[in-house]
Amino acid sequence: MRITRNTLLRTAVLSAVMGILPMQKLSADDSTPAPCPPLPTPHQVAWQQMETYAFIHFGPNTFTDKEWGYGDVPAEKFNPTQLDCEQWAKTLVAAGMKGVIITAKHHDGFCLWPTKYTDYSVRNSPWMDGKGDVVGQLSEACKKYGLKFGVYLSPWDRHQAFYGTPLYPQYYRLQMEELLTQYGPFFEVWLDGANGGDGWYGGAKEKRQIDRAKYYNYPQIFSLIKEHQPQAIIFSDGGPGCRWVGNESGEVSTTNWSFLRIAEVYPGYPNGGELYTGHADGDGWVAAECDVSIRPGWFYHKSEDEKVKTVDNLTEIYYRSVGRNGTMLLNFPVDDRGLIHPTDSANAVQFRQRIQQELGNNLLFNKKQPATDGNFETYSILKAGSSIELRLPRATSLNRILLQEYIPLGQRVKAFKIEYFDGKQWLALDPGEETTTIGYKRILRFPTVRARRLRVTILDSRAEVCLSEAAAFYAPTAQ
Ligand code: FUL
Repeated sequence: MRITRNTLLRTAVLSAVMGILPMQKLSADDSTPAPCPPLPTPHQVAWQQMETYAFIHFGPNTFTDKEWGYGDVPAEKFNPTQLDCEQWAKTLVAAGMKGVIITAKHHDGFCLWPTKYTDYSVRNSPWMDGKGDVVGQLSEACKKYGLKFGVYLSPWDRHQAFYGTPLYPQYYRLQMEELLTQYGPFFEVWLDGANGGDGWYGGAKEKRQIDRAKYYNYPQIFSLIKEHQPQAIIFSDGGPGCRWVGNESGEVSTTNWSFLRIAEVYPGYPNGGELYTGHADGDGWVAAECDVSIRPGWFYHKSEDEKVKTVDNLTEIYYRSVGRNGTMLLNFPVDDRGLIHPTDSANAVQFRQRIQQELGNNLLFNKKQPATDGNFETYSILKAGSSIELRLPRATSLNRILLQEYIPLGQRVKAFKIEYFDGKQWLALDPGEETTTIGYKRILRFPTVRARRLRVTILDSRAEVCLSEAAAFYAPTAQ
């Protein structure tokens, strides 16, 4: 069964003009299936449509060759000689990134903006004689080059003497408010869940344990973010805006529900396995974000100059994140000059070209069918057990299929299969991985076949399925 809201609307308008239908038929809603909760907010849909965006890890660790600074390094250590946020922005745009999130403060507590709440910041560094503001400069560069902007503000702070006391959560909230009101707009706010316990803590040099679920008073932080930046997606292990996937290798499970049982999860939530798949019976929409660094470390280390992920590595990550209903958050460790290293930049830009080569030419594109018209807003409706046939203009080689559900009405598909007609019979396409969930986007790779007809069958679903897009591609570089 194929219905497009646009076609119905057009028909209704035409018929109404011709006096055939009563005016109330003008509403396109007659054909809209009932929503199947949980549902994403429009901001969550817009965020998922970004698909790939970048992380920048930069700070004292960049100058001390560390991953987790202890919080004891003097501010004077922070001294990039050629820092250029426009170079970052231009590189990221060329790599197809739609936004960038910066570590405004990492676990070492050093602030990349001149905060008024601590002297442990760029204000007391030799960089630009203490007059610089990395967060501000990047925010400006994002506006200039059309990138969205986000911040990482580490809840754990190994520098402050009062970390672990009731004062610290107030300090954290004030810093968050400073960022939310001085910079932006933000598309995402990143709340890291890490806490190793030990730190410098104003010279105390000890281990401090806090209750991860309660100490920071997250509900208050969330409302602060909502108040000042309502469009910002809040990342943490358990959302509420989007979730961690339980690993830092940039991949989510093939079965990936964009739901979590919201009352159970919180930043620092320890069950990574559940975050990898989502909760099939969850009551909150918390889609998966797959974070990964282009190098082994999050921060720059000269010793990793030869260990930058290759175009093949990055392409694989793309298929395992964006291709499995997740987003891809790719980290660039800015170097000690304050620039994205040329190898990282070259590999990232070539990665984008590879994706374009593999998925740039939709062989199924056809305006006559809502599922192939390239318009996310129109969809074909399929009941469980039913199929949709997709025809190519001529027999063509193909090895990639992309499917999308119209997620504003919910994520519904539980199992599906794809077949192709070889001229005599329908044969199964084997992508070598389970074909369970689809969600916002699922991309399947399989050995090249030649076909003129394809068939997608919904084997099981939570409700009738709104198939927004079905596309097929031939990736020339694949076997
Ligand atoms: C982790 C942190 O501990 C790492 O240093 C890094 O920032 C990564 C993105 O998140 O939890």
